[in-house]
Amino acid sequence: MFDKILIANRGEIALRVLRACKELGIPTVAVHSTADGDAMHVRLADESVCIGPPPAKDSYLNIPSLLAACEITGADAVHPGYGFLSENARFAEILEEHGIDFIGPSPEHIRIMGDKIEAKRTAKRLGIPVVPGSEGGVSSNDEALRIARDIGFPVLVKAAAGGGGRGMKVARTEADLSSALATARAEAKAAFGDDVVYLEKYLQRPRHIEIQVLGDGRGRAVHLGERDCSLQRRHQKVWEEGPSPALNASARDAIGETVAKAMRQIKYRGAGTVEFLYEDGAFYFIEMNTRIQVEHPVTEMITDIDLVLEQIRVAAGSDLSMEQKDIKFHGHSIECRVNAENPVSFRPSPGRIAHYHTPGGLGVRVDSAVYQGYLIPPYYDSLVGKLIVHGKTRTECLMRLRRALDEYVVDGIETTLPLFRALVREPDILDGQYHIHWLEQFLARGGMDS
Ligand code: MV4
Repeated sequence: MFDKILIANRGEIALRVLRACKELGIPTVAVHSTADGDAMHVRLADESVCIGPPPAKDSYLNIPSLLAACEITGADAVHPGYGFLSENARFAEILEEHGIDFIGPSPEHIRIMGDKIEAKRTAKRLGIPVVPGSEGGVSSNDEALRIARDIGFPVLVKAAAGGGGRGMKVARTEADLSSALATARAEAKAAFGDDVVYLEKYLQRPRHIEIQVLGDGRGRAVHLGERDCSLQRRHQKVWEEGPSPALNASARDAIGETVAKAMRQIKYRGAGTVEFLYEDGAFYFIEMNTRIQVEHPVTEMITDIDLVLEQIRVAAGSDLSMEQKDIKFHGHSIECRVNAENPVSFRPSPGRIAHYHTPGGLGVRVDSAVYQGYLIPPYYDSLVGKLIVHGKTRTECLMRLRRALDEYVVDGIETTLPLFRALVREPDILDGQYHIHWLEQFLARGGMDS
């Protein structure tokens, strides 16, 4: 097992990783920018190193600073959390070159899944269902038109280097196609320095369902069920839940086993999430994330498996703690991301938290790194905390969530708490009848104005 783990992140995920390290008895090193000197993960870590000024590019994204922090503290492993360098293959490689373990997949798998065309090609080769579309990038407008006619309009132009909704353009008719291609290429070039684009059939009202996987890097892998992440605004997830209200056990087992088998074939190591669109009973692979995700607690609550602890154990060479037959799903879990934002405009609302009180009780978990008097810095994401609730059934979970939301107090800044208090009273939400555009349509029709 590792002698000392450096957590190359901040906020709630740094605290989350730190907790797993402590439970394994592994000393921890926190890193922080000069804006995060008073952060919770710094207070609770065994050691801390200031790695630079507030801008992420000078601190949390600064590989030489992170390497130096490893050298001076003697950390022999790094956990990247999510965001920042968590899916940066070069960072993983540099650590390995310096004899420091990267707690995550191999650089090769990070690189493959970071290229959306390569990821899709790999998924298809492994027998995972994909969205109909081009075989790889499209090089000319004529080729794109031929493919679009073949798969049928509307089509979606996507950037190979994109992901998370960046660099996507819908073409609803032939007349739209050339401008969609030009705009997508230009945006991709500007955003990623890579203007390769590919085409897919545009699915109009799908759900976003992702499968959690865990592999030991030596050919064993399991799936840990799904999370339904359809409630999103501008590609920012707001509410995630598991199991999906749209899936039954046989659909879950089928897609789960398909994904687990694929992960065994490539000898995937660590935690990963395979993202699908789900429409009319069919799954369509869109992307794979090679990191622990914000919403991982939903899976932890319904499987009783500590995903971060498993990440660390597997990275240190241990076998998986469980086989597929050992994994049982119980109950239902919902996560609400409470952000320091206006609940209607979503305009960021950084500032000092005047009063802070978190809900409790059976089946209520709050993953947060803020406290009363904490000053939320404007430099990073606006996450205040994740409210994760578990119940024996979805109905019980919703009742408990409604109660927990009423207990949650965050004064001094605006938060998205009022949005969730409205959602837990919405018939479509109570019925689980929603898709990826539902939230934006709810907000557009003034759902928050009542
Ligand atoms: C799609 C799609 C419809 N059809 N692909 C958005 C980000 C990235 N995960 C892929 N995304 C989409 N890809 C096809 N062929 C719709 C989206 C999409 C979306 C997907 C999941 C959750 C929210 C979304 C919001 C807008 C668009």
